[in-house]
This record gives sequence, structure tokens and C-alpha cells, in this order.
Amino acid sequence: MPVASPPPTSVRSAWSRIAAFSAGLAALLIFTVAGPASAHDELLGSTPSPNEQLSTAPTSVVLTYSAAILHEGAEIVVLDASGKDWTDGDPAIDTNTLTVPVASGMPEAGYLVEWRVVSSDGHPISGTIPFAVGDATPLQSSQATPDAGGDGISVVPFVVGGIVVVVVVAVVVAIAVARRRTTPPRD
Ligand SMILES: [Cu+2]
Repeated sequence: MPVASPPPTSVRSAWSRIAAFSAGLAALLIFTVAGPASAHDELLGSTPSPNEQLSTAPTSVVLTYSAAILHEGAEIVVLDASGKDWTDGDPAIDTNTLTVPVASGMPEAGYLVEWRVVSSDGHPISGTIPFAVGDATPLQSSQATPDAGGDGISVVPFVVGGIVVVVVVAVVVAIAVARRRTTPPRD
């Protein structure tokens, strides 16, 4: 009875089909999950800028975003080390900029801007901007522990984990398929 080992081409084609399938699945995962998450508006710049040391006390804080932000849900505070908020009025939103007045005569000290706005796609984004008046050290974090970063960043480990699982499963399946094809039947 001839023990026919299958032509190498069939094993190779099984491998390449599985490789193509897992690559396609990985690309799909990245596109569907990471794509929309990275489309959030982002903070392009601010006055004061991060860790800026102002020679004179500011009269307002201005944040500039990559797209129009929603008028609803915008929150901003300018904290000193004791947790006192130095904003003096409601934030005003003009398309992609947010301006909030601050109390006059802020003393030489470190401060921290904590902001949260709703981006144009309806998702909340937030961040902090340390700055100082005079030679003080910019305040890096407040006692209130702001929720750092925006949503969307946290899904990346899950996407990477998912891709790893898909690739591992594909490799295991490919090895099983290749082994079944190369191993002749017992009887
Ligand atoms: Cu979004």
C-alpha cells in the first residue's frame, strides 16, 4: 500500500490561507476598534501651555481643540496646591476654543488646570495642564486625583490581546491541519 504523503503545495496553501485569514482578522480588529477610538478630538494647545511659568498672573485660560467641542458638559477648574479653584465665571465655548476667566491677582504659586469637555463625536475627553505664576513649580497633580486621559486609550491593550489570541489560535489550528495532512492513516 503506497504511503502517499500529500504534495507540499497543499500544506503550504493551508498555511498561507490561515496566515491570510488571521492577518485579515487582525486588520479588521484594528480598523473597527482602534479606528473610531483614535478619532476623538484632542487638545491642540493652551494658554498657558503645559508647565509654562508665567511672569505675570493670567486673566484667563484658553484651550484649543482639533474640532468643535459641544457646549454641554464642559468643566474646567484652575486649582492651587490647597485645592482652591481660581476660575472666575463660566467657561465660554467658541467652536473649538474654550475660554474661562480667572480671578485677578493669582499669587506666585504652582497651579493645575483640570478640564473635561465633550468632543464633537459625543465622547468626553479630559486632561490636565500644570503651570506656575512666577518661579514656583507647576502643580503636577491635585489632591482630588483627576481621572487622567480620555476614554479610548484603555481599549488598546484589549485590541492587542485579542490579536495575540487570534494569531495563537491560528497557529495552533495550522499546526493541527498540517500534522493531519502529513500523518498517514493508521489502517
Ligand atoms: Cu470618540
